[in-house]
Amino acid sequence: MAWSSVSETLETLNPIHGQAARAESRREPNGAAGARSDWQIFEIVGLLQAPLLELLDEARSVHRRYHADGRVQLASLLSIKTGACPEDCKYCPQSAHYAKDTGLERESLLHVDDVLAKARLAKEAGATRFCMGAAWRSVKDGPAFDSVLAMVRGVRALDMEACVTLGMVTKDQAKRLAEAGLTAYNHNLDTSPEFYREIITTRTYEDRLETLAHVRHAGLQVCCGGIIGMGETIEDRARLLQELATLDPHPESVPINALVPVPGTPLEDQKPVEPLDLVRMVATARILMPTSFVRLSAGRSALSREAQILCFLAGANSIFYGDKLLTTANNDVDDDLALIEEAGLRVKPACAS
Ligand code: SAM
Ligand code: DTB
Ligand code: SF4
Repeated sequence: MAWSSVSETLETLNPIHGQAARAESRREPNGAAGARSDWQIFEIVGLLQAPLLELLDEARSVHRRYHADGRVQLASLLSIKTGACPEDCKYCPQSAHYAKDTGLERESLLHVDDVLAKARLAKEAGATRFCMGAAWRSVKDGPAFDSVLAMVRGVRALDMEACVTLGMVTKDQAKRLAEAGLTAYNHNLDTSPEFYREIITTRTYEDRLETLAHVRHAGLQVCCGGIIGMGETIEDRARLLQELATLDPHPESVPINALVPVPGTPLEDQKPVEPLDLVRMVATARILMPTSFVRLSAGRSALSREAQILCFLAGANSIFYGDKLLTTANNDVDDDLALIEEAGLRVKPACAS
């Protein structure tokens, strides 16, 4: 059989082969060959539900083409202001709405020097990106924001990438963050527009898209992803990925979180995410957004080593690295380094940008 007919046969037998191949042969407005911004929902559902090994084959081939160096980015995370958030995100232990049930102690904004000391430790441990999270609904101009700008400048002076997640930002605030040298702003869409209102009522999907537009307008990289395991359907997962993959350009980084069902939050009784569902989500994100970093995020500590390896195989090329996420536990750093080495992956060095 000639090679072209093998390909045709695969396309007939396996629609995902055709989708990924078509994606690769196009050049879309964001300039990255293969990065389509017109994904249709039936295509994405088709990928999420494809036979697992075929999905993995496609994701792996896209990943090898766009990330041939096999590097994994280690990003460390620090909660710089914890708890007492006025939003009602049902998954979040930091919402003031659930504080009496979660028992989470609120903490005011950390001092710049303390944050930079943590960043230095993260760098010594091998992280090249330092992400700072504040449990705010939105940024307020004033001393607290000025401190965050100083944190950003300090992290950049350590030659690390700096990312912050502070809730909603205005155009001007995004510009000031960019001037301070910020690399990326994290603001997740979390789920589909349709399921969103089951999870958050205090701000809208449109609010989130507006913040993402402000971030992009300021010339910052966009870090945007979501969570699975909150009771959503496959179609919701596909709609989330469609929203992400139709941003033009695509987010430079896409965190894929599995719900950490924190006691005291309304989602505490959700059943654990099936690890292979996470693998499917990662693989589909990789095919849809070939040039992005796909970050295996919250929920990783519930995965076996084998499941994590499958996520790397599916195209994950970044992890949160450090014993803690924001308020919940993360994997042990020595275990992570050992896993990366055993898998034959390498750690991404700091980026000069
Ligand atoms: N307040 C800011 C905001 O919402 O944009 C930044 C911090 S917020 C904690 C960052 C992200 O963490 C959320 O958008 C959500 O995707 C993720 N997250 C929070 N709690 C989680 C949980 N229990 N399980 C999984 N992901 C979670
Ligand atoms: C993201 O998507 N996940 C990270 C980061 N961006 C800020 C946060 C995960 C938080 C998990 C729950 C906690 O530790 O509080
Ligand atoms: Fe948690 Fe952020 Fe929602 Fe606040 S806005 S409750 S910190 S996810």
